[in-house]
Amino acid sequence: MTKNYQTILDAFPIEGEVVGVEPFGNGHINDTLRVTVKDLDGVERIKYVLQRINHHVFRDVDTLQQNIFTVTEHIRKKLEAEGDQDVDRHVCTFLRTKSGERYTSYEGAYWRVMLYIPGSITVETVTPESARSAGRAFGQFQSHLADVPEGTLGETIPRFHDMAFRLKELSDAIREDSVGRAAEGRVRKLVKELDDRSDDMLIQERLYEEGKLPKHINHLDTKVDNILFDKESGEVLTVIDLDTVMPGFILSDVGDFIRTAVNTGAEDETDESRIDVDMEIFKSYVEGYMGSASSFLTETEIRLIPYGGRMMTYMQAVRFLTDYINGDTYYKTDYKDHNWDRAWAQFVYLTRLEDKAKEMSDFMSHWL
Ligand code: GN1
Ligand code: MG
Repeated sequence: MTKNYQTILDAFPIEGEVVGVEPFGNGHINDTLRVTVKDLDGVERIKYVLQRINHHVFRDVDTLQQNIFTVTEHIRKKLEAEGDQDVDRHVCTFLRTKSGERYTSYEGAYWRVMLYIPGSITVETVTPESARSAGRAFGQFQSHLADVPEGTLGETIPRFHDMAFRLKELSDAIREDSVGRAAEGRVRKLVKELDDRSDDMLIQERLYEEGKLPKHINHLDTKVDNILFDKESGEVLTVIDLDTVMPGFILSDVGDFIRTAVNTGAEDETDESRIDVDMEIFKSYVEGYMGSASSFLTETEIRLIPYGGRMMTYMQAVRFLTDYINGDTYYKTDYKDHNWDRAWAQFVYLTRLEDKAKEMSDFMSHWL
């Protein structure tokens, strides 16, 4: 453990002696570390999660942390009112610093600490049972936050899931072509495929303007590795990574699970034959979700659920491609073509979802 981590952790009321700080998880934006302490009873255990906030992405750290505390405290109260017996494992707990702040700064970077939830894991692949549990959890998450008064949460990333904005970012990147990647044949081919679909991908914004699609408070990053499962039972404990909780369309949250967990391939899959739609996972997830969300969904939203999967996959292809063309300035990458591989894998998955569109829509008729 470096001395720096100790200095950062010293700002927080850490119990026990810190004996290890190691990289944790595989987020693309923040740096996440797990903290092992020799506890008061002399036993070593992982007890905290330390995160360096990427303030190039989250420019207003005050608002970010304020939102996260508001959201977790709101959910905590709801769970307590429902008589939940295991609240500490069903919502994240963030620590204030010893001086009462929601984060600390150290040498120009911003750090926060939350409690590690014992017995929790993240997974890459789900079973029909865990997909059902995830669906239920997202429905509950949205309904728990439905009564947060308007204007309470700030926008941590302006226009985060605004498709028109994401498409503009892509066309700006192509025009600037700052690292000479826009002219690659494969890039041009993908840009054409994305262009051909852009009208269809702006449906939500149009419906919203016509007053036909509401906004709700959403998580806006519900990919499968942002869900904590119980190691033993496989049940969902809670959704993590609350940086982007803000008003948006329900299809963002529903769609991101379809984009990730329903995909039989990885987000950055290079073997196209592994990319497919797992209909059993899709169906279980939707059944779980509809069980806890059908009371607040409109018919339009229910109909659009399969579209939400395509829309989120498309948006992610646009975002990865934009970052590839910009020279990999936003997402963390492991190798030179990583963003390209991600963008292409998302596009391939989009075509698989298109092939299954009718089957997926037919399934929704159970609730219409
Ligand atoms: C980022 O931080 P992480 O890895 O959970 C991104 C999401 C993308 C996702 C793609 C703030 O999420 O929007 O969908 O990568 N978060 C931000 O895997 O841009
Ligand atoms: Mg994450």
